[in-house]
Amino acid sequence: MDDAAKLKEFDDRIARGEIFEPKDWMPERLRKQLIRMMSQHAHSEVVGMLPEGNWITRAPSLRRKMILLAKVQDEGGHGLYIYSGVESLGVRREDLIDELHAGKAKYSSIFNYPSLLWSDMGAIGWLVDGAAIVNQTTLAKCSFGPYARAMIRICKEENFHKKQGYEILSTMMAGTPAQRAMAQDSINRWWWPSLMMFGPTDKDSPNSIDLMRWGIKRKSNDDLRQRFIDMTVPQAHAIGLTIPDPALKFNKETGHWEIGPINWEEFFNVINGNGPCNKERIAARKHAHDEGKWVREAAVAYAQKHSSLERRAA
Ligand code: FAQ
Repeated sequence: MDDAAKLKEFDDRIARGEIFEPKDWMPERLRKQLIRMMSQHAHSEVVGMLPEGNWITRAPSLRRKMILLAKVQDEGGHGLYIYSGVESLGVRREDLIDELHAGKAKYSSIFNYPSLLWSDMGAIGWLVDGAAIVNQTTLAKCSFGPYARAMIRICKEENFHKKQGYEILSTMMAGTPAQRAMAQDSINRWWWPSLMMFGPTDKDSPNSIDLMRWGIKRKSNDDLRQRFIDMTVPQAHAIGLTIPDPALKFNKETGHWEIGPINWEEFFNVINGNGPCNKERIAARKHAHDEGKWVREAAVAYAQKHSSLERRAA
């Protein structure tokens, strides 16, 4: 079968709503897109441990510290599932990580903002995990098996993360004026960056064409952003938080919340390496990678010794 016939067969499979697996034939362009998108996603999970990791030693109670530790560890686990999924496409994890450390690979813009207050842990859980869930529940229905399966498990954990974030904020909003002011300050800083997580507007999203054609993205960047806004605004109001957008208004005819303009110049600045914490984040990841070298070497030595003992016993 020539490539045109294979492509036709593949397109037909996607049109029938079938899932494809790593060893199945797929268009080379799609393989490259999947490697790009999934590796960016895996990097985001791992870099995303840093803003919250920053608060583990300063959590206000043992209960909060235990929850935050578990959450940050979950995010590391998500990165590992997704890296495994990317490896199934024929690339090496080490090479992907080298690209991240060399500043050549992207990761989510949101993690280049600083976490300045305890209430930022609430804002990250509620808004950042909340945005991730809206995006990832549709990816859980995508056509690439390893990615869809990883997303199902990840979304279950992200739901818990979101609830703990909202609980931090609702506790603070029921507290002293200083605590309420802190919670509001966090929302003022994290609201717009979380809307940017969904990516540029549909007309400026070059990758969406391939990804939607082949069933990876099931909804567009703008559609998912709108779904997130509609879900989140009433939750903010329910606990007395103000969305930092003077243009925000509910359109009774469409049933949607309308927002003011997003600062796309800021977004592109951040994804091109010039956000408030880009350099710090990459330096922290490189440091962790270097410090962890002996652990990786010990794990490999252990695995090799174990498998040679098993071979001798067999
Ligand atoms: N940040 O053509 P599009 C989480 C880039 S996980 C940085 O629209 P696409 C969990 C894009 O890569 C958060 N770059 O791209 C957690 C492309 O550049 P390229 C991560 C961005 O792929 C919580 C260019 O702009 N989630 O938060 C961003 O069709 C708490 C043009 O854009 C995922 O990765 C951005 N926000 O759509 C962890 C989900 N947006 O590569 C710890 C999977 C766009 O051509 C703590 N990914 N760019 O040079 C996706 O759904 C998609 O990749 C989008 C972007 C929607 C992010």
